[in-house]
Amino acid sequence: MNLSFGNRALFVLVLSFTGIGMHAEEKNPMAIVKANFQAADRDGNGALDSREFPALIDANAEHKIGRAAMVKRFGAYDRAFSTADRDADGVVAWSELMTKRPEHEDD
Ligand SMILES: [Ca+2]
Ligand SMILES: [Ca+2]
Repeated sequence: MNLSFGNRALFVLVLSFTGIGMHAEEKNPMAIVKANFQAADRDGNGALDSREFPALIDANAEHKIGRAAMVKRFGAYDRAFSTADRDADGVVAWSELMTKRPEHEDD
C-alpha cells in the first residue's frame, strides 16, 4: 500500500462511517417494522386488515422484533390482530402500532 497519511485517514473514516451506518440500521427496529408494515399493506391503504396482518407478523418474526416470533410460532395472529386493532374497526393502522401501551406488553 502506498497511501499518503491523508488518503489513509480518509479510507479509515469511510470504513468506520459505513460500519456505523450498518449498525444504526440494525439498531432501529422501528424502521424495519415500518418497512414490513408497508410491504404487508398490499392494497396500499395505509392500514392492515386481518388478511394483511400475518405478513407483518411473519416479517417482524424474521427480524426477531418484539413478540412476533412467538405469535408466529403459536399461530396467534387473530389475538395479536385484535390487540393491535385498538379502536376495533377491523384494520390496524400504523398509528395504532405506535400507540401500543405498556399494560398490553405483559402476558
Ligand atoms: Ca391494507
Ligand atoms: Ca383500527
